[in-house]
Amino acid sequence: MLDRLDETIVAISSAPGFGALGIVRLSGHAAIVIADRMATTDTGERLAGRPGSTRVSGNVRIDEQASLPAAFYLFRGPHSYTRQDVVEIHTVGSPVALDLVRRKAIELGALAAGPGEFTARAFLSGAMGLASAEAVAGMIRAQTDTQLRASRRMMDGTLAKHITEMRDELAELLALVEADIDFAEEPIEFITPKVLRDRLGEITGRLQRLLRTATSVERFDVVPHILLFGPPNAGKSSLMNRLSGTNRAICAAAAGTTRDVLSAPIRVGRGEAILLDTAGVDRSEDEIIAATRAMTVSTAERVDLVCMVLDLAKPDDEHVFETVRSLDTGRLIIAANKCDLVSADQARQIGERLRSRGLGPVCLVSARDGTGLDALRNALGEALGSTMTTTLGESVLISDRQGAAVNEASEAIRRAACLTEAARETIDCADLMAFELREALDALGTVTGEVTTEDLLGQVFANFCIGK
Ligand SMILES: Nc1nc2c(ncn2[C@@H]2O[C@H](COP(=O)(O)OP(=O)(O)OP(=O)(O)O)[C@@H](O)[C@H]2O)c(=O)[nH]1
Ligand SMILES: [Mg+2]
Repeated sequence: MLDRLDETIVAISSAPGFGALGIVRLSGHAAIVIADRMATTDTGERLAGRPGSTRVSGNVRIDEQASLPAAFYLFRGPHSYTRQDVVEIHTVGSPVALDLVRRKAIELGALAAGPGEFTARAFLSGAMGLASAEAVAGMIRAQTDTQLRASRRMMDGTLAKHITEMRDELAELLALVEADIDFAEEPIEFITPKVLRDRLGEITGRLQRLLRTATSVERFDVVPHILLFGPPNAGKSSLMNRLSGTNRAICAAAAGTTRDVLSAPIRVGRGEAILLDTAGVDRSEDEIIAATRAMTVSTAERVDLVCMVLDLAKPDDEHVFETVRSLDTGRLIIAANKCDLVSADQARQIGERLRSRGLGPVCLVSARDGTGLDALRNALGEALGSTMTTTLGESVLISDRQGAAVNEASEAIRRAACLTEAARETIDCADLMAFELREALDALGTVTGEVTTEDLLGQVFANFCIGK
């Protein structure tokens, strides 16, 4: 990947599956020439003659006979993502059509791009730091708004800024230690062991704080899932919309409104989760309803938490309790909905009765007027406990790889700090200390990409999808 920067690469860079539009992207010195050979423009102009940052509409040829309507977006290096010439071909979002366009580009001399190869080129050309490149992977993986915001902050270089400050500080200390070695015979003291120890202690403290407050990108993949489960018409979809603050699900008085599994991110307690809305569970023998029921039950067995939604006006649906008992699920919470339809006394009594079944905590709520929703969010958060990803707040985002490098740096600094005890006695000790400080500098350098190796880049970009 790193030894073929002179080649032109191509990949489908829109999300997999069907969509209204799909994108095939080329990057490299021949990108415009290759796209030009595939293009028939509406005005008859050649792409090769056009300046950068332009959009040209026309058709993209996929073989001798066939072509597809397309728009060509031209970016001339260095004014592009990779700082090379880039062409994006926007055409119909059918996976088959996009693959034909990609193959045509390969036939004309482009190479199939590897995972993250576009972003790797952006990094290698100096268009972005390694931390920002890893943030791109975070953005692609983000499942919730706060994850997306945290990735955005990482792209803005927050992590790089912290690390660079600490590297500067370490580099200064290293220079002082080296001066002490070089002028060992002179009666000059560049830095006292105490000051050195204190300053190293301060850097270790900052590194540890960074690790404690950072959120790992890898945790993006483990956002807990909560399933809304219950009889038809109980208000599952209404609750989904209320909790997510969206109109994701259609709600209607007719039972059996929801058929497929829908999802939306929600805030629970001090964290986030993905809420799933499903079809109601009833006894109907209707083929479609039986199929959706089977889907609901199998989803229930895969989620982290089931939230059973009941209609307070009809709370004793034994069939639902039977189904819920037969589920192979760990945790359950009951949301007794529509409490606006019954008196407060009635709601309390039914709540007690539900609690006495011993299935799990009971929250009285109304998806209509919002009663009890904060308590429900907290109860969901509590039930999820440690499986929950915490709200990211202002914390920086860090990949496991970067976390390991920070730890390595911290260890080297700790070893250097131990050596300060003996620092004045032998010059060997100062040599060793300089060695440890260099180790720490290198480890921190790998976080931001100031120090790179082919292995390290392979590791970072292997986590990407092709086309990014
Ligand atoms: N009064 C009252 N009505 C509600 C409440 N929540 C939902 N409803 C109404 O109950 C009906 C069913 O709501 P949905 O959210 O579609 O119910 P569901 O559980 O998703 O139903 P299915 O998808 O058919 O299983 C709609 O007419 C809602 O307006 C509530 O808290 N109070
Ligand atoms: Mg529904």
